Amino acid sequence: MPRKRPPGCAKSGSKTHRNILILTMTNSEKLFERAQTVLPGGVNSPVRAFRSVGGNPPFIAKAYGCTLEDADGKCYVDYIGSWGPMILGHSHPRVVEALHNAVDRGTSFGMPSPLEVELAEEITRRVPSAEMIRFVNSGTEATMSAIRLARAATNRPLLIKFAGCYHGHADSFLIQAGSGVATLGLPDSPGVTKGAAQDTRIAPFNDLEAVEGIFLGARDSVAAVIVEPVAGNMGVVLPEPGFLRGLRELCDRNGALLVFDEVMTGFRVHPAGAQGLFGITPDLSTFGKVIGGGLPVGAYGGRADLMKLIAPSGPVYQAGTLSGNPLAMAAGLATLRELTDDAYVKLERSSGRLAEGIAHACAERGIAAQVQRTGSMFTLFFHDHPVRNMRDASQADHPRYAKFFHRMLAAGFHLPPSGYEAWFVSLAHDDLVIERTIAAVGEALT
Ligand code: KE4
Repeated sequence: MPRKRPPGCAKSGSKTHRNILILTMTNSEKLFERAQTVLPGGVNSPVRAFRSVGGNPPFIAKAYGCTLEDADGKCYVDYIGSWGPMILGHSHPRVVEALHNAVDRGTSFGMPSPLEVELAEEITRRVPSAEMIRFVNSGTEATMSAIRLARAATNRPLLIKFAGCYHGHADSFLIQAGSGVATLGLPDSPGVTKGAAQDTRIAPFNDLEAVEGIFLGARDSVAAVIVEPVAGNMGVVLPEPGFLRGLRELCDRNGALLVFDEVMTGFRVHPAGAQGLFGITPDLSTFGKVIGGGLPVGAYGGRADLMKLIAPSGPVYQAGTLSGNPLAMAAGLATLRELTDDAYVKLERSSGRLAEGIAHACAERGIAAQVQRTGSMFTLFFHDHPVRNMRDASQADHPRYAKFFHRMLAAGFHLPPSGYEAWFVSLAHDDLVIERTIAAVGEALT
């Protein structure tokens, strides 16, 4: 005799049950359900799907200052910062004004326009090593173009990158280290061919000896070493003293080019990026995020003799329909112009206070934690010793981070949904928000 269903309890899967479900679903849940039928994983970039921390992502309807507001009107203090671009905070009046002015004059011309010259001049003025630059539409385009240029300039095939450093999703970068000491690259994603992988070598971050070993084994075949001068994609991992200078010397000794991937660190950790902070001059640099002020932009640049090899001044082909898009240029210019020396002093103060407050909250609860920071980007690793490379980062307590993440989300603080990402502080995170965050961290740790 089937058990009688209590009144008002519809049979699972029935139309009534479905209707009740829909009534109880949040707008974000409904959007996520719809999104998953038309977008792989329901998102347009994997990390947004919360796979690393579990649960379903809120769909963000609008953002202002340091606040995200989701499709259900719930507000969060934002520490994702769109993964780096929103250093001023969201909807900054000067950026919005610049966009209004630009959009009234048209959205894309497919021909040179004044703003791309102005932004290029602003960037090359701030970063002396970038004598010339080329705008593209994403960090991935910037890094893949820089590597093509390096291979052309040196007439060499090999690229050295570091485990845990992310340079976008071009085939040359989606490579994992071979087993053991073999640093041969292996495809790290279906669709990346062995052919693409064979020209990439992998070394552990902060391991100069491993890089030297690759150079010894590869003789004169290495075109470039590409590195995040402060790693931000295995969580924030700082270069150890001498590491970047060692890379510079190894490249000089072996006729290879040094490429700093400053897509994340550029204008984030210092007015002249990580190269300004550490005083190391790369041959090529890549940029993104901040220079677009929230619109799609990337750029690569460096020594003029190298950049002049890029079409149409040289034979190395690279192009882009929307490269130098006037709206993106306007937002990027407005953003950089707000990044004065005082702005960096403020960012350093607020980020330092937040990092110190989080570290203290963990310590006073006897929780093993490392708060690793450069400028206004940092990562909280639940780990009992400093994280100096990807192996260390993978040994952090990521399940604990997931729990912490959700407690903070419930409290109205949106951290990066992965322990391998950076928190980003903006100029809109004032002292009150910083202190509220520290208090919430203390609550979420217990
Ligand atoms: P994009 O192609 O995503 O614009 O940039 C790729 C890239 C290149 N280099 C560095 C140092 C980067 O950090 C990135 C992209 N960063 C990630 C954040 N971990 C973007 C977030 C995402 O993939 O959705």
